[in-house]
Amino acid sequence: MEKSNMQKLMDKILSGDRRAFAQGISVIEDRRKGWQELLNEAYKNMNDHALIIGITGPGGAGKSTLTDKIITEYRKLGKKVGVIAVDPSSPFSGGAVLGDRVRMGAHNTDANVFIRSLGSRGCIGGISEGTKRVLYLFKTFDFDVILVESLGVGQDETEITNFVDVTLVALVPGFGDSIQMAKAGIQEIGDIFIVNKSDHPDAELFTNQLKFSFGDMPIEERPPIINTVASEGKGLDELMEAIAGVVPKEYARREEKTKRRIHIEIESEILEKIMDTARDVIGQKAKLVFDSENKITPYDVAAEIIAGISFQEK
Ligand SMILES: Nc1nc2c(ncn2[C@@H]2O[C@H](COP(=O)(O)OP(=O)(O)O)[C@@H](O)[C@H]2O)c(=O)[nH]1
Ligand SMILES: [Mg+2]
Repeated sequence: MEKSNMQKLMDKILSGDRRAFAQGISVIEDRRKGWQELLNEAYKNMNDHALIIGITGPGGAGKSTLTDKIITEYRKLGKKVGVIAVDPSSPFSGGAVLGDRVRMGAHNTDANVFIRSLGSRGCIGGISEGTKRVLYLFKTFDFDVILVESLGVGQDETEITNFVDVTLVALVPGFGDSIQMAKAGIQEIGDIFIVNKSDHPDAELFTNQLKFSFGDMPIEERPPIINTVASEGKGLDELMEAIAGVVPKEYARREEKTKRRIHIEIESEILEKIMDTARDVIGQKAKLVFDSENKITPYDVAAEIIAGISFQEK
């Protein structure tokens, strides 16, 4: 049987063709014709070879700068590195981000580094649907390490932990206090905490507050806290050591995380499909509820909408 265009594209990607890979990312990110087929192919062809590292934290914490330095460290070890950077500042462009290009610019000519910035469309904090899908394509491309830079701190981010092996949380002195951080739920998501911009006068105080916020946890469960000055490459050795230190434990959790990830994937796929189908009708029905002066309720119309949805592929 003749192969479809997407199968042909997948073959090229699997053969290591960078241009085909870049094209495939665009197909999936922009949901171009055939994207679901390509995503399916990617899912079937992905491997578990790469160590996947998520870097999350508030904007301006130095995530891109850290990513750049981490790339350098892995390149010194001869590793092939893929980077997915989610840029929240360009939700509409959906395209490449100059800032990250510049910050990670030194690697642009390195054939063993592939950096792709994505828009954060459809992403309310945390890891976007687009990022997850593109990550599957990255997992077909035989990287040794895949870095996923995403913006956010708090509960919204918990999801990322199921898609990566190691989650780095980058914080900076001056970002709230430990109580606020505890409220934001970041303790649960970080496998390693980075206090970047440790050249800041409040760095020591902040680091102590952060340590204190882990006080309730058994010592052996407390995540490492690493002080860095990413812009000067300081603390990178310690960070790389810390990553290597947590990898065995995180690899042991791969199966458990994969199961949870699959669950999340099915769930969000269903929600997305329903919302795609229902979006217009919700608007109409909302008006109906309003105009009925509460004779008709949101619950009535939701039940009606769900009953009417056909789950066949459009
Ligand atoms: N003083 C200081 N500035 C830093 C450090 N790391 C990054 N920066 C600067 O902080 C700004 C934001 O960095 P960026 O990596 O884009 O942060 P992101 O938004 O988290 O990706 C840039 O101007 C960096 O040069 C650091 O350790 N110390
Ligand atoms: Mg950035």
